[in-house]
Amino acid sequence: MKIEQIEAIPYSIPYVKPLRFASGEVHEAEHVLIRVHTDDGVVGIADAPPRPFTYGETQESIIAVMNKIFAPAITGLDPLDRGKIHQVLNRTVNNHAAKGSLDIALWDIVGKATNTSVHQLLGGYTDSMQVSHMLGFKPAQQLLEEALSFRETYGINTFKLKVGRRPLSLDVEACRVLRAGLGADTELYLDANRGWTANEALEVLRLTSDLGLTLLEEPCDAKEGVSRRRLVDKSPIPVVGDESVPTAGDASRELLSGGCDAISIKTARSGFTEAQQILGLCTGLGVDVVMGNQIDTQIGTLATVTFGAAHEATSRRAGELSNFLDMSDDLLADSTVIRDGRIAVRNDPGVGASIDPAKLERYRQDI
Ligand code: MUC
Ligand code: MG
Repeated sequence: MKIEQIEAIPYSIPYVKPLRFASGEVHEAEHVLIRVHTDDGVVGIADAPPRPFTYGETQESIIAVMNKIFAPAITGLDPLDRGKIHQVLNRTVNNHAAKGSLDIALWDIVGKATNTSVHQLLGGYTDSMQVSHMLGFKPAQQLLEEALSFRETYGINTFKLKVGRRPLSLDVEACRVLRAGLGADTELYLDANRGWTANEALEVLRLTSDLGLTLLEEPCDAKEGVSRRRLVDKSPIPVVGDESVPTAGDASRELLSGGCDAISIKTARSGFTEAQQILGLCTGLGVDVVMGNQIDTQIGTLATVTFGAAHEATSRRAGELSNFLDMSDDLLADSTVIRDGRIAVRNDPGVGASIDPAKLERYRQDI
């Protein structure tokens, strides 16, 4: 089998409501659909979500690196020779979403070619993932209304609250209102997207110490190594590395230098191959992992569920799997269902994403 063609198709789907957080905001899912075609007709599918404010990739840069660098370098190779392909891709630094999506599309091909679900190929641990919902910036009362309605409608009982880069009092108030309104049995944790200093993070932790928050994600920039180490030392709850740890090398550096003591694994930026390397590192070090969300569509969410439910460690906590609810539509032919707070894995060969041609026609931006 040989890789014959790689399509990088830009598309845009409006959000129902914008998602705002410390490092940016999104109003449209301006993503890139990746299709890797092989000479025997198998097609690998993945979604690449550009996050300019997080990794510097844009929709245009993903298409350019795919068409100008990656496609010419790997066309003609056997898609099963993924070690060889990664060696070629890794000659180019960064471009995490572009590389991650290619890796997922290659795994999709492996699954389809062997008539096996990728979930099983990766480990097949369990058949569903518990869902955590991400709450963007909003007045505290509206946050509570959203959380209550998601709990009622989808059975979701874990929420990640976006905080940072605004008056600390607003963040503390949001935590208090959510805890009071949701009760003690709902898991709540925070993500500041580098929006605080280490001292501000410690101040918020002090002011919310009675609220049972479980995790603090990317409180400040990992480059502020000394102060972040101090924060990790003093924090009563695990400090999760997110945008600081897209690769196994980054995760090693942050964990071994004390910059964080838990890791968010995102398949959108690490693919399945590097995500497994990061997971192995975390398992060896006894460090907790969370399956994170790069503001993924249903195609991206399916990839996260495929990976997360394949391993014991990644399915232990709720994964961030519900950002697609903020979007008005999706390219996926059969919609993702959240029932009793969980999303089930798909047992189709490959990752299980099939694209609705009419929707692709409607949302693609290149014709
Ligand atoms: C998150 O966990 O930070 C926001 C930016 C991004 O890349 O992912 C989201 C969610
Ligand atoms: Mg984060």
